[in-house]
Amino acid sequence: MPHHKSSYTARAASFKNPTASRLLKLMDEKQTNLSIAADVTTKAELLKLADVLGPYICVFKTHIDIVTDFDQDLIKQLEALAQKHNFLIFEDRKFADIGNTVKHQYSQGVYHIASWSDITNAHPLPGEGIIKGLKEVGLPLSRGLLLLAEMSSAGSLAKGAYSEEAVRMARRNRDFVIGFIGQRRLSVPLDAGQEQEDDFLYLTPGVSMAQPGDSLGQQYRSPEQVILESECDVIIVGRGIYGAADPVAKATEYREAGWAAYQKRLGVSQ
Ligand code: 5BU
Repeated sequence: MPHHKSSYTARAASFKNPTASRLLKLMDEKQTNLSIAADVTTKAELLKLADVLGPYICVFKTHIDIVTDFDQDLIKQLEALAQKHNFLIFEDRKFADIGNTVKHQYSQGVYHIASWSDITNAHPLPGEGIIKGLKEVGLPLSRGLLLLAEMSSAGSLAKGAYSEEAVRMARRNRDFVIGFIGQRRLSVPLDAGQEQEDDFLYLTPGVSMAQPGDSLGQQYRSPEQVILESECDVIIVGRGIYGAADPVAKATEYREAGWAAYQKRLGVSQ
């Protein structure tokens, strides 16, 4: 059976990375494949979103470097909310340098990302050294990495052979690379000696039920297109939820739409 036709829980066992299995299981437990992109710029707003939306999401996605009043207490409180509501934290850092540099960026500096973020991501652009560098820090902490195989923005250069190479890099680093940021489940010819495709998670930004895009190149698709047609696993929604008058009501709508698409994909009748 193709991986995307199995339940999240059934797929958990085939990942040896503990963060990947934890995520897959908690999605079925909480009945949600929704991730919020919490792109707000104050500590108070970020923590409020984590607390009110926590029950409806599987992953809380941050851009920690846009928070003006960042401090260590923010991390402490965010971790407590992740425990309270059982969600994973994903710092959307998009590392893009050589292995030796990203290692420091991941573990040190102001943010110490590796110490609190269950998942982070990296561009495959520099080559496999970027994974090796991040892995030295992240693997001992049981963290998971997503490779940016594709982007949602217009004119993205991450396509074709580039995206395929991201999959091959991931296959070679399956202990740490748990999946991709991408717009669709990728189909790449198997490597020599490989009998079947490894399972990977696909987390997909660029999701809105209201807008076709923004004025800066963002392109949106619906939860159904992402989960059912493109066979991805998690919808990432930002302004469609936190920008609404009632973010909880919107999160409920996106959660339901994402979950219905998943049920349909599994062939479960409603
Ligand atoms: P939006 O408000 O739903 O458009 O926010 C989308 C979020 O996903 C935002 O945090 C982006 O940085 C992030 N993103 C994206 O939009 N497209 C991509 O290809 C990648 C990340 Br990778």
